[in-house]
Amino acid sequence: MTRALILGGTSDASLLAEAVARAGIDALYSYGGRTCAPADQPLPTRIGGFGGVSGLADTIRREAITHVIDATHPFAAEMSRNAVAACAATDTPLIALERAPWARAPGDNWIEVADVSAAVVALSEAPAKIFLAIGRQHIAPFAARPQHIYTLRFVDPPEAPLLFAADMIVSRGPFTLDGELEMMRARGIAWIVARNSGGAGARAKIDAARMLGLPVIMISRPELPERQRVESVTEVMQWLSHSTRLGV
Ligand code: 3Y8
Ligand code: NAP
Repeated sequence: MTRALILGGTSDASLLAEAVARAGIDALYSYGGRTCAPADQPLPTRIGGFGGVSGLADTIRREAITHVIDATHPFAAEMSRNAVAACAATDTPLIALERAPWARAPGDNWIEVADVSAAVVALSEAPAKIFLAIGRQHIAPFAARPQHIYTLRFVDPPEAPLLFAADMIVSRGPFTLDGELEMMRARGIAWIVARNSGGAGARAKIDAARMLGLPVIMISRPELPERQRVESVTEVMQWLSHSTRLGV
């Protein structure tokens, strides 16, 4: 009997949850508990960490999970690594639903960097207005460059004072091209710092930067362990039905 665990937290994971619910497949949706009010899902939902690899393995056993779909974000590296290890430990089929990275298009002015620290160093020394579109968890290193005027965008209002002066936008996205153009023009943004999330939900800022001729410091994705990987909900549903027919 199929029982799927969806490691969620992205718009792709929400689309998958709809397809799984529509197909009447028994499944559990999981959020990491990063935001105050995550979007409702059409499946039974759990919120919060599992307690590392062993915690996830215990959940797989206790919940009689037969298939795990890692539909987390490409930067949710620890969750993805834990899923590979826990599925190996419990001999549970695993597939990743992961959108392709954004590719540089004609007119893009990207400075590609490996991580947040390299992004800080890549910024100009001269004071500038900078849009940090990388969420809340990884902005501390920018305190080393207090000469800039930062605009931050979080899903929820900050709980603690920021480490450096910044204008705050609280919005969960997905974002629109018109909205990004208006925001960047109104704030005189000169640089954007982004992660190569891929997908449509955060793409608008990249397109807006190209239209405005602005440089984007693009943080590359972390390395993830090898695992079966698809880019569409359809392929996940085929995998689920195929492996269910085979009784794996
Ligand atoms: C909790 C679930 C939907 C889902 C919306 C997508 C799009 C907007 C792009 C910018 C970039 C950023 C951030 C972002 C994107 C979608 C999608 C996507 C980037 C929610 C969600 C959860 C999270 C967690 C949150 C992180 C933060 C990252 C904001 C829900 C809304 C910057 C990633 O405050 C915090 O601690 C937020 C943490 C992880 C990265 C960070 O380090 O701060 N996402 N985002 C999930 C959980 O608890 O398991 O609340 O409903 C999901 C979405 N985030 O409804 O359509 O294609 O997925 N999310 C990045 O760098 O790309 C925003 O502002 O332009
Ligand atoms: P992360 O750093 O890879 O994970 C850190 C820990 O958070 C994991 O080890 C796990 O805790 C817990 N966790 C993460 N995702 C979980 C999930 N879906 N269900 C249960 N526990 C989860 O993760 P992150 O980058 O903070 O992302 C957290 C969530 O936000 C994920 O759902 C992700 O899809 C979503 N999200 C992240 C980004 C991003 O930029 N990282 C963007 C959009 C959405 P334990 O070790 O205790 O099990």
